[in-house]
Amino acid sequence: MKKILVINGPNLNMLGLREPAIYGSRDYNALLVFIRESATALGLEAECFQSNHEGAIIDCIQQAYGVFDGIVINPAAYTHTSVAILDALKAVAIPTVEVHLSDVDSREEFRHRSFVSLYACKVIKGHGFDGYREALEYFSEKK
Ligand code: CA2
Repeated sequence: MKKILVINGPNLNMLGLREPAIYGSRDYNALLVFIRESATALGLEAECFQSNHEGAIIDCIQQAYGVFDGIVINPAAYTHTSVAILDALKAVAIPTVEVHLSDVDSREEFRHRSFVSLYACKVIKGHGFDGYREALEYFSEKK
């Protein structure tokens, strides 16, 4: 069974508490349940990790080396700033799908740039929770 690591970046643990028009009204725990159920339905094993700290996310990516077959990552605000997360993904060379709940391209200019996109094999934006399922589907269909 393929093992997929799902990483969520800063403030995603606050989902549902504010800005429901942008991120929806379901909370982070509902996202975890959604990811686990989607993975099970697709015959994948998913492990979830969330951190508000860039270094912790980098440690998590490094520890995935040789353990996971794929990474699904919503780097949240680090998407737009973190060369270090991009470098960590390149270093472990694990196929990665980048997910954003909102359509970052139709928001502020500073959200249009993504460093992680320079490595990701697929980027899913603006599909809410469904984006995570679509990312998992990518790995279930991938050879
Ligand atoms: O659309 C996405 O998934 C984002 O990655 C979410 C990030 C944002 O910085 C990115 O530009 C796009 C924000 C994560 C969570 O932010 C919250 C803000 C208020 C209440 C709850 C969560």
